[in-house]
Amino acid sequence: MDELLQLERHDKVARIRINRESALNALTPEMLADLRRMLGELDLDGDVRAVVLAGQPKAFSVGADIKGRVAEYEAGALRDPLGVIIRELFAYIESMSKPVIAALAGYVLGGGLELALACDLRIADRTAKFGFPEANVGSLPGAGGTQRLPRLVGPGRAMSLMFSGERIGADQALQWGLVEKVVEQGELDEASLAWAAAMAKRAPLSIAAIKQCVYVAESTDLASGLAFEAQSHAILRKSRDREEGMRAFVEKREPQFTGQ
Ligand code: DAK
Repeated sequence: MDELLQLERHDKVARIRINRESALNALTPEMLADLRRMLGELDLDGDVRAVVLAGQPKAFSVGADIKGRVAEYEAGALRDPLGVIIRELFAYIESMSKPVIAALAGYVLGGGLELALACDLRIADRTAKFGFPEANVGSLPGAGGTQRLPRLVGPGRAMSLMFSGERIGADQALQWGLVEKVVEQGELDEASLAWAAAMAKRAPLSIAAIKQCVYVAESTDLASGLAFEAQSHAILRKSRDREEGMRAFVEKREPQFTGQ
């Protein structure tokens, strides 16, 4: 079990755990490429309805592997493998048909925070510490941080975090809307799986369509968004799962959704 990414199945929920504790889960291009491949397989797997992305108790992730970045400088590398794969991976998470939940403990810094922001939902325990230290090292949050954080918490709070490099704790993150749930230390694994399992019970096509509609809402005007929603609704009306859901309600039983 010493792979850098560990995959577990819990009924219809898949959990991927980043496992590079010695470097506080610093991210390398190879690790991100593996994560992209793994998510691609899970998205195609009909037995998986939700994904949890977790880290270690001390760190979800401290961001890009700075030692690797320095080695690239020293090699005079013009290519930026991390930049290419990180953008591709984050766009892919958004395009997936299943909810992806980040389960956050310990340090959630830099590219690690951007990875959490690229997930659909975030749950943290009370040990979580969030920050963007990029301005300390002459950089900026370049994997969506300057765009996704202000959309969640507003431009003032986002800039205060990015300008200062300061860290905030889980309660403040919850108050800001940076995370959706906070649990006590030691409860994160169970709580994140339970949250994902609740989503895994719902109609998969509904979840996929809701996810798409919400992301469209972020990038379009209201009239276009409403038109997209109406179209998605019309498509869902024809699904077998919609009929099953309504019949199950009337027959007072649990629906058996198949994703069709
Ligand atoms: N990279 C590599 N190794 C790291 C690391 C990192 N980011 N952070 C920590 N480590 C390693 C340490 O070197 C140490 O390893 P050894 O020296 O023992 O071999 C081990 O993890 C434990 O770290 P510490 O001894 O420092 O532990 P402490 O508890 O004392 O401190 C800390 C924890 C998180 C406060 C501290 O380690 C720290 O400040 N780390 C740096 C955090 C940071 O600056 N993160 C932001 C990285 S920049 C891009 C898009 C995105 C990005 C880049 C490009 N493009 C689109 C082009 C992303 C950039 C970033 O994320």
